[in-house]
Amino acid sequence: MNKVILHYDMDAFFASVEIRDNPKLKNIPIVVGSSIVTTASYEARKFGIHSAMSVFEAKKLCPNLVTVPVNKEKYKKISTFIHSLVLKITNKIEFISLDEGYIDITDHIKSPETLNYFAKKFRERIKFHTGLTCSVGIGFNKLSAKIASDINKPNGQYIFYSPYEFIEYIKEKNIKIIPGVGKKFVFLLNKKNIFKVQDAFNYSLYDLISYFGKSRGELLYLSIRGIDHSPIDYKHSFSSIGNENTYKFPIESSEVITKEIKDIFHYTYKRILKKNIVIKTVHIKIKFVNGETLTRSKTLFVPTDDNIILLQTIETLLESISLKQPVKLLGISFSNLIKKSVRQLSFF
Ligand code: TTP
Ligand code: MG
Repeated sequence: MNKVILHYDMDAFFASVEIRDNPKLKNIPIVVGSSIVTTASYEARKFGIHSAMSVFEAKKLCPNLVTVPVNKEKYKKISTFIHSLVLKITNKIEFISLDEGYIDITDHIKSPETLNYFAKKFRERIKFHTGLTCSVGIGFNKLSAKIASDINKPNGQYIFYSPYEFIEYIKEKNIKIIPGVGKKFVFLLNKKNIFKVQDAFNYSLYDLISYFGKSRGELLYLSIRGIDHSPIDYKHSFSSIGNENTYKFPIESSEVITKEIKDIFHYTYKRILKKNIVIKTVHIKIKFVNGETLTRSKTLFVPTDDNIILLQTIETLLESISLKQPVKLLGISFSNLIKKSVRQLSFF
């Protein structure tokens, strides 16, 4: 069976989080950011306000605009939570930003008729657990899934069942619909009379490469034909698992620090068990009140998921750090993660 790739993208992510947490912001134009707009709510977008614009410019377009400061830590936590929800489906995932990811759902799909239902369930599940909406696209590769997720944004979904459908859809669209075709590239394309996707079909691969260089030329030639063989880089998504705690009241006592580290370990360990993996490298991180951050790590000779060995390794790492200042943040993480089944195979 051909590949089935799902792309999800949270709707107006930072703004939606702020609106969720403060209902007074509902249905009014807001932006997140103090000097530069990171996200505009959909109400603010109606005024022409968009990301990367200065707040000053935005207020000229909409004098009643409400601004909310950026709270990156909060968005990161929600993003990690969304990742954990998605990881319950499969680990064949590539998270490409806080609010976006590609998922290889090939093994979950029995027939194309179930794709709509899958996408709907996916969105409902994210909404149920986070209170936030996302948009979903499904296609036969990353390129088609990415373009699909934008079609019925916000809170919508779209499916490309075949390259033919994909090409039919994009050919009438502005060339900037192709991911990777940014402002500068559009400018060069326009000079060659390429405005819509279909205009680019007039040129051979050789022409495109000679006009725009090898990587741009190839990207364009392949993308407009729906060709994208780039794999889902899911090993990367799975390369480490960890947790951190920040303390409002810095901790001075070494006993309390040890206890906290143990708590963080037990929490993270539960996540490890669910994933059926063994660990090769253990890391700890400590941030002191003066901002100084120290990290220590140890690579084990034999990968393990044994909680005693892992906890002892963490405690040894902790002992190697002199606690000369109160501690503001503690964290542990595990990397070099190996799926148990893969490891067993390699033993034969
Ligand atoms: P996007 O997914 O590009 O945008 P969005 O989620 O706000 O809106 P959409 O509904 O169109 O998907 O970006 C995700 C988050 O990344 C966004 O909420 C804020 C942040 N971001 C920045 O901090 N700077 C930027 O320049 C952009 C584009 C986004
Ligand atoms: Mg988004």
